[in-house]
Amino acid sequence: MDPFRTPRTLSGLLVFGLASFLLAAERPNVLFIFADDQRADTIAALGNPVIKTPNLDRLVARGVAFDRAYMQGGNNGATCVPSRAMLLSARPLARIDEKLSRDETWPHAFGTAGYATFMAGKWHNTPASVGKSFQQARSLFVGGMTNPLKAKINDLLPTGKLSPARPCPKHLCEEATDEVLAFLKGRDLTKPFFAYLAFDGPHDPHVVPEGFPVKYDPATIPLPVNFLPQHPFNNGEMVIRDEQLLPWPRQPEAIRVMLADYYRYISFLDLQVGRLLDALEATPAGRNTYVVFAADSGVARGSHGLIGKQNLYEHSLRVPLLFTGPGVPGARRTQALCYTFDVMPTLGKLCGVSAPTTSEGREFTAVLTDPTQAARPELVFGYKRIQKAISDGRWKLIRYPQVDRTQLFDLQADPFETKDLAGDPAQAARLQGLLGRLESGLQACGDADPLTVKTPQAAAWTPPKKLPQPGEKGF
Ligand SMILES: [Ca+2]
Repeated sequence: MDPFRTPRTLSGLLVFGLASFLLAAERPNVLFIFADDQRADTIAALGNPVIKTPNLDRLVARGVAFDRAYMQGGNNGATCVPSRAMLLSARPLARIDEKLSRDETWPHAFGTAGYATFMAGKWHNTPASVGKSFQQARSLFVGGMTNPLKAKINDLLPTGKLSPARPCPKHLCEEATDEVLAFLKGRDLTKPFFAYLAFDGPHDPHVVPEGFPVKYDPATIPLPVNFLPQHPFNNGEMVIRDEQLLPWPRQPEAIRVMLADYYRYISFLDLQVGRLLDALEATPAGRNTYVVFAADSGVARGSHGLIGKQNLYEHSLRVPLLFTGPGVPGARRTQALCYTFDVMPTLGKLCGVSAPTTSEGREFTAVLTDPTQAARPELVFGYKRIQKAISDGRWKLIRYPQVDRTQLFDLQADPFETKDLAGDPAQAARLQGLLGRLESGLQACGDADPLTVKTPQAAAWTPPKKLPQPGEKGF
């Protein structure tokens, strides 16, 4: 049987008892694992020479790894929120409902189609909306940011409301993994499942349980190829909270220490992924489950003089996307361009689940059959009104309207975006063409922000003597 031809046309039979059982037993399951702020270049099997990720490497070996999967951007500094809304509702940035209370979500659609739906971990789109998406949810972290060893968590009650907060008994990511394992063990075997595990890491603070044996010596960690002590101009978001994690100028030693802690956290998450893979492999369901790993964004960690993800460089927008499951070829990489909000429509297609009426993402099952296939021809991105970008996979243009700056990169020759070609007369026609496509591409996604402003600010920037504090404008 062609694994991409799902029994959707037979869904009417689901109302009949025995048929329902037999059909449900054949329908594939989904385990979706979502990391928080994990750069795409943090997986050993995809070329990182330092980090240890044996379990993500298992996923790489058995599936298709996307080298060009992207989140579309953010409308505020906490990009976790819009990123999750884009993922779960499969809508572009300018058309999401951040609270997820209006748009119908894909987990809800899976539930309606007969799936047992479950989530654990980070939920960031208002507590009231969890129950609209999932039938069951445990050990939810609904706060903004926390020490993962001191988190307060909630459970979804049958009323659809959340229980009072309780202290998380262990590291938040380990606790959420335990909950998914318990769900898999106790689940209703007559139904396929859709399980969603959202880690709160490797978001800072980079905290793992004391005694976790994997450690990295900062001296052995290479600096990012595009490391800079300071971003060369004002990108409109120079002193936001994430950028204050380290002082200016960024010191190579401090970046190495930060990366060592960040990598250690990723190795700790990798261990949790391994626990899940082991449990799945021990059951017959393991052979019929799509296991997908992705992240809500990347992060700078010293690249381009930046620390956070409030920018449109590759290190912040590009995310890991590992797609495995029945019929998906192993050990393949693809250059197909896609957004994270294309992932759920793809899973829906594979599982015979109809799209919610508000879903706009495009399914890319053809890439899973043949990883040389293209997905989207180009992608557009935005961060607030201050940064907009377009990429066709090779050429990438970033526009900063507030300071009237444009960058042009040839990602093929310069994947780390270190040589800005915007001032090169030989690229003038290309630059104009990309600007036009950027404008039309954004408008097609519902983003009508202007690409020029009447009175641009000066682009020069020096660190201010007094930085905005928590609660103040600009933090
Ligand atoms: Ca995030």
